[in-house]
Amino acid sequence: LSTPIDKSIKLDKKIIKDAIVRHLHCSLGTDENKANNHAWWKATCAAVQEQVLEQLRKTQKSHYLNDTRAVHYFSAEFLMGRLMSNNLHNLGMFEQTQQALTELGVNLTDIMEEEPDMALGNGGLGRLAACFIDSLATLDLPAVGYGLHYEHGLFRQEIKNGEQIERPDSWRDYGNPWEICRPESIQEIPLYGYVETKYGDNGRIKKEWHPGLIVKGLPWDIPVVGYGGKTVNVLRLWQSQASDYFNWDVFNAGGYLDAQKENVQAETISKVLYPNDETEAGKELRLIQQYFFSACSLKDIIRRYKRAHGDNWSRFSSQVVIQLNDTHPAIAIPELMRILLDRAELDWDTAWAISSNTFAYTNHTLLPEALEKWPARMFEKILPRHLEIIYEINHRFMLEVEKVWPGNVAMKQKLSIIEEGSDKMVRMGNLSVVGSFKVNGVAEIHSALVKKNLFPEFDHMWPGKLTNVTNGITPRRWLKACNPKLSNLIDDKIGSDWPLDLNKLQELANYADNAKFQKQFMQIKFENKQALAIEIKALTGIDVDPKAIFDVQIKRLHEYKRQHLNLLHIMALYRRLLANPNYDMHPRVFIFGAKAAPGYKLAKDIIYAINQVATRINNDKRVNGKLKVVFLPNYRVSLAEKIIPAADVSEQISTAGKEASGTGNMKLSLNGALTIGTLDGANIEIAEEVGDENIFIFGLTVDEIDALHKTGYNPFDYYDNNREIKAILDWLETDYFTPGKPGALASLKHSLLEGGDPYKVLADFESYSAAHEKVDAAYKDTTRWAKMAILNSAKMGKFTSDRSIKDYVERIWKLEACKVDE
Ligand code: 26Q
Repeated sequence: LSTPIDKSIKLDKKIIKDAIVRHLHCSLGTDENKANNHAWWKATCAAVQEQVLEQLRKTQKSHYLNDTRAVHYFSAEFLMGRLMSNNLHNLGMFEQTQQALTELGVNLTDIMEEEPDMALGNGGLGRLAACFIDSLATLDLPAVGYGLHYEHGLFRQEIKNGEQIERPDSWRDYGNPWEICRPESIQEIPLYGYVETKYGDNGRIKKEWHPGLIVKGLPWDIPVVGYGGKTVNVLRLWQSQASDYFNWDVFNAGGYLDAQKENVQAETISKVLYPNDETEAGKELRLIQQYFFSACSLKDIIRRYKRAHGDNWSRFSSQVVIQLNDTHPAIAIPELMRILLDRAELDWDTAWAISSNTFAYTNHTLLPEALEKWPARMFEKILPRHLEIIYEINHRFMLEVEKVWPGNVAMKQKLSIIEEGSDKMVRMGNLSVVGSFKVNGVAEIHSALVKKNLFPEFDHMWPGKLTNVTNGITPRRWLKACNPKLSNLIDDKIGSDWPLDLNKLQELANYADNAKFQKQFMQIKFENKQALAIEIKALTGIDVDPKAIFDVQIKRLHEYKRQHLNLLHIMALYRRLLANPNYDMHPRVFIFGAKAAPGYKLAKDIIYAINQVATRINNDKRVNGKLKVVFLPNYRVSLAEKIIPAADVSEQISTAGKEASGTGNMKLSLNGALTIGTLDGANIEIAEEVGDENIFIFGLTVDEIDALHKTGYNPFDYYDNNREIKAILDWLETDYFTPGKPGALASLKHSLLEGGDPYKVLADFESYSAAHEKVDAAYKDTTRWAKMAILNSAKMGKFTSDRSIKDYVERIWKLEACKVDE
């Protein structure tokens, strides 16, 4: 792959200004005097969208004429955030637009705040998909993102009396200026019903699925602008609708009112994003969502393929590669088999060769409770033909297992796609491995553990199938757009082509010891902290001092991510300060952002505990401004963009072996925050890049956690032998943090003791506390800290999502770039 050079479109300021005003008048029916920020935002979006659509048309023409192989990224989640700033930067129009608006008396930063986040995802997996489609377009690779057009994205979080309240997210209430509805490409999707076995003329058995319900899939296209503004790919999201003419199976005729019920059911499919991540929900609607978007997307791909190749399937898998973002779209595997067998009437082996050379699967978790399983009975009801096909895939796979491990029943049970038991279950991970030509983990350690612990026998059966592609992040959004001051400083120092070639940041290392550069770098960090302090005040009413260390933990709330380890340590600092008002520490602000799955009781208890401890500490004069705790409500992409540039310390403290990769760790380090972290996920690779002297590593390793687990971990050993740990846990049971409500925080203590402390919080506490003392000492040495921070930014080149995508292209997709003509 060649690295594109600067190819930004230079658009005249005057043209932009005219376009904005034209849209204000002609699209929005208002004028310069009446328009509020929302109207200006919409008019500006419309002006930008004109440029975007022009490039989209050119890109599609070019891909069509070249009949290119393309990747199709199937993902139940795309956490896009806001698009205006990103599109302006990628089109190279940011400055001109800013100036055009200034001349119109409008502030671009203000109107960008009008844009609701597109929060069609939970966290890391969804944001990864968004970074990947940015990189695919930037690298001029033919690609389509496929997902669900949720009416409501991830819930909006409010904090009331310290507790999380979930409110609906309505991101499209006032219209989304970026999306284009494509009714000409509607698909029809069958559900329920039964399978009829027929005998064809040649005596061959034919299966015919008689669905009980058909729903429509209406595609919405979001243009994805590559950096440089040449390639514009699409993200195609499916909205479910009632099918107007076929709501009825022959056995299910009914009246008009009943039909309305079915309409509601059809339209429920794309209503809401499931807010659980890492734990399986097992709900029927979720399976229908998965099938709905996978089936719509496959039909869309096949329609496009047939336009070029007719009924000749022989080139399908050389033109089409489908990447499964976790097992959520794995139902696409039996769906493609169904189309090839029942519709195209290919024989099994031909169909299987096509299908299994089309799919590749990315695994994002090792947690057993997060591996998707569906009850076979649920499958039978919703997708009866698919269950038959899955049984046949499994039958043939079991014959392969028999060849490798003859007579080994236990092995067959272990590897089977079907989990036997009183309630048979379909294991989507096993189906994905069997039905794909490549499987990857998302960081070196994670991929090694996928091979060693999760799928060792698959690795043995198909050497080379399991591989690694370490995650990455787009530096366009996560440095250039979110941290303009630092970006400008970097431009001045090393030139402005680093967003396309992040390894260029290496050159900053030459200035790591330069006093003037250190000063500039830290001054920008300070100004970013001042801006965040204002935001914190506005959102929470809490005053924080930008001279304090801003210590940040921002991610979904999970026991394995151990926000409670952070909290216990904060309580320890508080206690030390109360015991000794002269306790020597640089002032610190601990900042949290985290949503808990609505049904995850302990996660919500931890949010409550953080807020209660925060209130007590923030209002205690005795800590003398040395300690503040801030929980920022409604953590989301647009809030991350404000926190990350202002962070001094990045908390990456998961139990070793539990965080597949992490990507926030990369964003924070890129913006000059120092990591305090365990040897887990991509932290290990970050440490390799920045060097051990520029990161604060603590805690047990994967092997040590394993060993501890095997010898029998007893959290009471730590409670009984460490006075500080005992005091803190006992403190949780008093009403010190919850006046008048003793025991309100007891569930936390309980989970760490009687609950067995499944994520080894207490085992890592001392080491974590010691690492924090090193953080404190390092910060006091301002020269040393500045150098370390600069080196973090300088060494993050590896973690651009462009590198991840190049790895996917080389190791899995085998794609070629396709330049778009002027
Ligand atoms: C599954 C079934 C039913 C309902 C919801 C889900 C569901 C939804 C989202 C399961 C998992 C997720 C998201 C998982 C996720 O974000 N994983 C993270 O992926 C990142 C990108 O690879 C990694 O960096 C993180 O380590 C990993 O936790």
